[in-house]
Amino acid sequence: MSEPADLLFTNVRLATMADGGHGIIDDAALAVRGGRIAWAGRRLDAPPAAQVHDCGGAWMTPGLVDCHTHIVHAGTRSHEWEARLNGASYEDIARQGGGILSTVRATRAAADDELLRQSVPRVRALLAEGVTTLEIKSGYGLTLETEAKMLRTARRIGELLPVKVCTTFLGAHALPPEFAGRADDYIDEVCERMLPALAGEGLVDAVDAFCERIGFTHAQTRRVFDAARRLGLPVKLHAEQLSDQGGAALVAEYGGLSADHLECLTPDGVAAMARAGTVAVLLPGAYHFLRETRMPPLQALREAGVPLAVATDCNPGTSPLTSLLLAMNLACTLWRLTPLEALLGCTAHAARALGRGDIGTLAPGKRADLALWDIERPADLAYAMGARPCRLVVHGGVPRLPDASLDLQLAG
Ligand code: DI6
Ligand code: FE
Repeated sequence: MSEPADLLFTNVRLATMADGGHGIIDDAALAVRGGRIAWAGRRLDAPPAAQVHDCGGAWMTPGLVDCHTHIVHAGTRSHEWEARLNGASYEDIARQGGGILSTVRATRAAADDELLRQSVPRVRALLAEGVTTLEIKSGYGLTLETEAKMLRTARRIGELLPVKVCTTFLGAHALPPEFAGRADDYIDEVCERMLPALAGEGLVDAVDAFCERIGFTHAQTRRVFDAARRLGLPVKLHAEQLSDQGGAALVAEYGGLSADHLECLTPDGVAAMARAGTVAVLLPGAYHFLRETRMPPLQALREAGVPLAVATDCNPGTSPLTSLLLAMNLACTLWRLTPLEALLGCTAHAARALGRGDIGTLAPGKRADLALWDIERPADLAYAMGARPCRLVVHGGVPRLPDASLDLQLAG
C-alpha cells in the first residue's frame, strides 16, 4: 500500500463471506482507507495505519444487509393479529378492507415527522444488531403524494441515522379504495404518473409489485415492469407468497434483482430464476407470523444454484419483525437453512438482491461496512434468539457503538 491506512482493526477473526463460504481468516487484521476496505489478511502481514483498534479476538463480518422491509409505516395491526387468532384468515381481513388498506389509512393520515417518529425506533432496533444497509419500500400511500412522503421519509432515515437506505417503489402493493373495481386504471396511474414523477425526484432505486390474488395480476405486474424498464430501473417482485401466479418467472424474464417470499414457487419458476441470476429472498418472519405451512422449495433452489437471501419483511401485517438475527434463526429452525446460508443471506446474497456490488463481503475496494461480534463462531449469530452480540459497527469507515443511534434526538 502506498500510504498508511486510516484505521487498522487487528487481533480479529474475519468471516469475509467471499466466494460463497465463510471465508474465514483467523488471527487477522483489516485496514480501512477513505471509507473503503483497503486490505484484509493475516495480522502478521498488516500494513501501517494512523490508528489501530485491537479487537481482542472478536469476530468481524460484513455489516448486515436487510434487503426487504416495509419499515416506514404508521400504526400497528395487532388488532388484526388478534382477529386471526380468533379465526379470521389474512385474506378474509384484506377483503373486508382491513389488512394492507388499514395501514394505508394510517400512513396517509400521518404527517411527515410523525411517520418518521414512528419508523425510527424500528430502524434503530436493526442498527443495534449490526445492520448497515436497509431496503425500504413504499406501498402504504398509493397516491403520488403519499408514496412520495414514504420514500422521502426513507431517504431521511438514511441521512439521520448511520445506515445506507435503498428505496423501492411499491405503488402496486394494493388497490386504493378510490380505484375500487378499476385496477387497470390504477396501474395506468402507477406507470404513467407516479413512477415517472418519483423516479424524476431521485426517490426510486428499484421497483416492486405484489403479484397475488389479493394484489395485482401477472399482466398488470408486467405493465409495471415495462414502465420500470423504460426508466432504466431494476425490478423485484413479491412472488408466489400465497398462490402461484408465475411471478418468479415474470421477474426473471425482466432480469430482476430478486423474487421474494416464494412459498408457492414451482419448478419452472426455479429454473427461470436460475437462468436469470435472480436472487431468492426468503422471509421466514412472514411464514412464521401467518402460520404458513407451505415451505419455499429450498432444495430445488439450491440444486439450481439460485442465491438465497434472508430478510425481515418488517411490516405491520405479516411480519412485525425488527431483528435480522432472529430472521436468520427462523430460516434455520423452520426451513433448515444452514447457519452459513443464513449469514450469506444477510451479507453477500442480500447485497446482490439489492444490486449492490460494493457491500456484502470483506474484500479490498468494498465499502468499510463492518460488524464486530462477541461470539465464539459465526453460527452463533443465527443460533441465539434475542441475544445482542454486536459489539461495534463501522459504517463507511466510521465506527459507532451498536446503539449509538439511540442518542439521536429527533426534532419534535
Ligand atoms: N407481502 C407481505 O408480506 C406484505 N406485503 C406484501 O406484499 C404484507 C403487508 C401488509 O400486510 O401490510
Ligand atoms: Fe414484503
